[in-house]
Amino acid sequence: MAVKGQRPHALTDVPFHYCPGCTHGIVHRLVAEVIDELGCEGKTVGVASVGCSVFTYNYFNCDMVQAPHGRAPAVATGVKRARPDNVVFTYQGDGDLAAIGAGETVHAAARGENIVAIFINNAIYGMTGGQMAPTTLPGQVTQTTPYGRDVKTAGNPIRVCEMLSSLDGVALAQRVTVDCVKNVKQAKAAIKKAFQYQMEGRGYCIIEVVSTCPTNWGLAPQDAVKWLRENMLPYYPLGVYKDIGEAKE
Ligand SMILES: Cc1ncc(C[n+]2csc(CCOP(=O)(O)OP(=O)(O)O)c2C)c(N)n1
Ligand code: SF4
Repeated sequence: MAVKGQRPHALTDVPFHYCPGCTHGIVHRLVAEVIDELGCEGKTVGVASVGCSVFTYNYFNCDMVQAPHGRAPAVATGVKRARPDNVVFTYQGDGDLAAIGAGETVHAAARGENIVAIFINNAIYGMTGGQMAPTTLPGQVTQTTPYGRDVKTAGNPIRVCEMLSSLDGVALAQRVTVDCVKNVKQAKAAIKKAFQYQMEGRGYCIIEVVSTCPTNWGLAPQDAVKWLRENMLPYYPLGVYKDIGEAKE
């Protein structure tokens, strides 16, 4: 009898430390399933960032490097340029990728570095207790915006896929989410395509996953999914923002 839903080989046996209802774990699993399906575990290098996913290096069976806050694209650039046959991905939150690492991200994308960025957009700094991130929604209450984000003083949220899609070095920029089975499947397909594009040497790929942080949103897991659907998805529409298309024979 075929057993469905087995733990992917590319995941270690270490239990995740994430809070109940946090989508980090789902995304880890999808990345691991893709590594299994592409048979690239032995040559994959992941670059963990800083944030709740800092311990990503404990969870994947491939080689992992941990980069200082925001510097994952630079570290991944170095790994990929030194070892072009490796498959290199970064795993970054919105504080990491879109705040302190915004410059790193834009320039890695502009250079067309042949790496994959898995970007977890949960609209908040999770690990440090829920401060405003560049992706925090207008009016959203956080530890540092107790009256709601006022765009007049705190600026407007950054839509990362839209911004990066204008850069020539970007091969794939897609926004997905993991709130239901259909969207989980779509997210996995996007991650797989990004890994395949890298193996074909096509350029920088980013998969943005609109995610939950029930703990810092102050919501129960089910309510966090509802909040994501009602508030995050209208502001961050799912879709393909750039795709240079399949390689020509
Ligand atoms: C140079 C530097 N500045 C600040 C910090 C503190 N810090 C650790 S995690 C974090 C925010 C992480 O938020 P995000 O990237 O959105 O990831 P999440 O925890 O939400 O998954 C900050 C500011 C740090 N570790 N290093
Ligand atoms: S604090 Fe938020 S992002 Fe961090 S593990 Fe908990 S739910 Fe996930």
